[in-house]
Amino acid sequence: MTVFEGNFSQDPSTLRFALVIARFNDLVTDKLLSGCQDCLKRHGIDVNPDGSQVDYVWVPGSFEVPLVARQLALSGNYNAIICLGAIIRGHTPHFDYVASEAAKGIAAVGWQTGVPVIFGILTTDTMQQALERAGIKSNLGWSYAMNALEMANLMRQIQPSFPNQMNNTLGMPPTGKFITAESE
Ligand code: INI
Repeated sequence: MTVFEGNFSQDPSTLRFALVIARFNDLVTDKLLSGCQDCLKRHGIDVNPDGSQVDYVWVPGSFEVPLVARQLALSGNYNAIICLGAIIRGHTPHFDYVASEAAKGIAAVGWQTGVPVIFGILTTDTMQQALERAGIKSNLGWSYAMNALEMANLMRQIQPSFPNQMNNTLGMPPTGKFITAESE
């Protein structure tokens, strides 16, 4: 049997990432973004938006993140997609609805498309807790970028050994594009 584990030794120039960032609570998400860019840059990725390795898409809030992540994943242009957001509990049930849909949606994009999608959405009770995780104590944006680098490498390792043999179960050919009525 074989042990697979993602590593960080790939040629960084071969990698492409997309970042989907929620503007809601941008005091926090801006800091997550900086941490994420710092990590990617220090692993040899050109994070310049005018370059060819990282694309950035801003959305109004975390609820909108999965829709955009799905569209980007289906393009087949990216090794991984990093989703950044900050959902902070208020005094209404809104938090639970937004957090639940963001988490479910982001997970679904990954397994529906085969592209690693990193769940970089903070869910905290207070702004203070969110800021602590976005730079005051540590910056989880940095870890989310590490997760993306690791998953990009892992998928490259396992795909040749485990080609998709069950395309029709998920309704997807190996290209990652959905089968439509017209294409069948
Ligand atoms: N979006 C967030 O990203 N974080 C939050 O804390 C939040 N709260 O608490 O309301 C939030 N709401 C907006 C939501 O994501 C959508 O943008 C909005 O409902 C429009 O669809």
